[in-house]
Amino acid sequence: MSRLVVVSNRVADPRKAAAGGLAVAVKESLEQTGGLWFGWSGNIHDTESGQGTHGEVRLQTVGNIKLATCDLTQEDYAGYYLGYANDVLWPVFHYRLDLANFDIRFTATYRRVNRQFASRLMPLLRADDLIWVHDYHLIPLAAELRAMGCTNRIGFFLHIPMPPPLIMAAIPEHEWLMRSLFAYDLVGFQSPADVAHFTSYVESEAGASPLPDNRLLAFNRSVRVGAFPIGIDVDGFSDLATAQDGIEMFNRMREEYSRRRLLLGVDRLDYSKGLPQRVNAFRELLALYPENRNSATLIQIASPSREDVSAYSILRSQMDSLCGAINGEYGELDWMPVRYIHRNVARKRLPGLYRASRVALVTPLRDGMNLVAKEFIAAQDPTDPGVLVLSRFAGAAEQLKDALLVNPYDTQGTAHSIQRALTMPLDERIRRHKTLMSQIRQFDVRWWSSSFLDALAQTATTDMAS
Ligand code: ADQ
Repeated sequence: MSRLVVVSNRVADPRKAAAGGLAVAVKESLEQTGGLWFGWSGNIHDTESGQGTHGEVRLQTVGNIKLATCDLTQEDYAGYYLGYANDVLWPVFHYRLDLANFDIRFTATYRRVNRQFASRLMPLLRADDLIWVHDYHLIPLAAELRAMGCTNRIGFFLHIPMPPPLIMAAIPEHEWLMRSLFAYDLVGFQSPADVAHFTSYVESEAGASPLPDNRLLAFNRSVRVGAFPIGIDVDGFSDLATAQDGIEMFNRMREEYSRRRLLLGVDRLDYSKGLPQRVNAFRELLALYPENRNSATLIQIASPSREDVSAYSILRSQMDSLCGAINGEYGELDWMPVRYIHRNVARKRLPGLYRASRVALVTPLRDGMNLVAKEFIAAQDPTDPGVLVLSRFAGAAEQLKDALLVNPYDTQGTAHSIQRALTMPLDERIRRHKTLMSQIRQFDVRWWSSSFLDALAQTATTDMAS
């Protein structure tokens, strides 16, 4: 059997908790198959000493996973990670052209770091390895590996949304980026809508024509494309809810909020997650339905994320002042409407928190999938489940149709849906939860990784150009 080699921007130590969908999912899928995980260590060097040679790759073994990590220089970190990945690709792929910062120096560093990763990975590869590259940081990696003579099967999975062609075309080097995807054998997206956007881009911009077996022919190469909606480890997560830490957390929250109904948001502090819009919808709920005053509490947990990118520090102050304003306007001596916590919560405690909450607010403005929505469902007590309020702009909404779907830009509409969630009768909650559970069970993290890897293994490497 082929060895699996996973490549992602950041390698997360499997022994530590991670806040971030990619790290959580990759860790869970690699733990099942074993293999090599290659990427950035998370360390930054002030000098150029982090650049260049293969000797600087650090290897360690954790269980059945081998980790291979390398450092970035300060310059690489600024241009590749903060600059091109998170100040160009992340905003544009989330439809936020207004936040994109196009700078030709970022592009050059992004290309150079991808080449550097490729040259460090090459000596570690075996002839029959299956290589699985993750996410927008590494779009040109396969093209760099191919240029160095790599003939392995290489798949790519995009964790974030694929925007429609006109939005993609806002990136000055959009054609180069999309052409780079044709160096892979299989390109996977979160949803059929993302596949449709990619297909329509390559048809309109590169005259692509469809081939059998979900392949597209363009740039003198063909690539297979497909939708592989990412899932969670449903049983593992449900078990955590009833393990000791989960139960302790649940009891603590139920005791602390015995007279209140809890609404919960858990996110990275990111502008794509719609946090100010969510808090405003909660404020509207208190205005429109006064019976919730002194009764409903929103706990918003937002883990620190990309704090060196300016849009994120602006969001942080916006959230501080918004939550302060609501608490000032509606708070009582013994009740604060919003508890806003700018921190990570230990993973083993999350399920207890989810289970103690009557309503989860998962209301991103745009999201590739959103695993929090699925975790919330998995953690519920099936005999008394909470209600998921979910943005129609999350990839998860294509699967989770029995959630209450909302438009997060519509503050009043969202407030009405939150009220509906808070007052939903038990039989309806049970019925919706049952259908949602069967969805997340069918498309769990094992399904995601095995269906992607099976498709990759069956894909013949075809280099029409050579
Ligand atoms: P993210 O944007 O990071 O992922 P998401 O899918 O919600 O978003 O995953 C977040 C993960 O981190 C969840 O497992 C959650 O439990 C955890 N997490 C978030 N905040 C936390 C906190 N404060 N404390 C502890 N844990 C926290 C990207 C894409 C998504 C896509 C995933 C996976 O943006 O659309 O679903 O990758 O493909």
